[in-house]
Amino acid sequence: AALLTACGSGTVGDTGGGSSQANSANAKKLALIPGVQAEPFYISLQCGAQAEAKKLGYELTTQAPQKFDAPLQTQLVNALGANPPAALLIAPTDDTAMLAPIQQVKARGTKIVEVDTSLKDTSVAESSVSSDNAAGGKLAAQTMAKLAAGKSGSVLVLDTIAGTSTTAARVKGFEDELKNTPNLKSVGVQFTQNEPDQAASKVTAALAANPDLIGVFATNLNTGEGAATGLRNSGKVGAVNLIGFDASPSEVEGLKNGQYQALIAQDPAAIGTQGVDQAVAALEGKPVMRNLTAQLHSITKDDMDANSQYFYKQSC
Ligand code: T6T
Repeated sequence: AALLTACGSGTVGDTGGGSSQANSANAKKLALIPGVQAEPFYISLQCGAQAEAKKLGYELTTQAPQKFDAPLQTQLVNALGANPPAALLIAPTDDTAMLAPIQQVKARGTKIVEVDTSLKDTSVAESSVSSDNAAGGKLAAQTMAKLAAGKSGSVLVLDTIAGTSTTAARVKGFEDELKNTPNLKSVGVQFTQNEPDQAASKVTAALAANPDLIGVFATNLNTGEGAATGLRNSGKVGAVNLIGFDASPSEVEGLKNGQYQALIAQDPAAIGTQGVDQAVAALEGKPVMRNLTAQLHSITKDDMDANSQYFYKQSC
């Protein structure tokens, strides 16, 4: 757990509960349901989880929705009902809509561990493992202030989909911290539905409405990729500072060629590893950490070579 620190309520004992239905034939079976398939953040998380499960003698099966979408993710959660795993590691795509389906799996005796995102209702999961997303937003605002170097201007924030706990926390951390830099003014938060095309057009529109736009904070991978496209289409690459979250291969390439000025990288593999550790601890009646946070790293072009260990993977 070198890369993770405990926070919140700290160590809690396994409270047990639920029927043992999930724990007989499938006692060594873990399921992982990430937010979306074929995406470097969740692939890296899955790689960490898979390796840890193997190490601990468990079998981990992953099924991810085609889009970051609560109805699609609900179908996958419901499908577990016929053959419930001992534990489910899940990144809920909506902090409220995913409550009922996850509760149903829990009622069959499956232990729930949240990885990355979380539900508003904190009573469901045994453990929640994520980045400190508010701190990540704060770090992005501090980086934005440093990049502006005293120049005045407007700043746009791109969120994904309402109800996504992680990006909402990044937005809040960013907006709160930006108030400490009076020369930078937020023009507000725009939702993009996690679609790069929407992020691109929100950036183009913000540039038209705010000729003094000096920075964009893109709260995840897709918003960043879309924002980079928007700036490119408007001939504003480098003139407007783009800070992205995550460190996918395409974002890293964008940092190298000057489309991004900084990236806030998470440690998804550590989130996956710890998610499995907490699930197994819950199953084996060992102490479980209720909240764990993985470290974040602000990376610029100048220090990207020294930080390549934080770049995300496309495959394990
Ligand atoms: O930023 C990550 C993840 O932390 C967030 O919850 C959703 O978007 C990503 O998967 C990146 O696309």
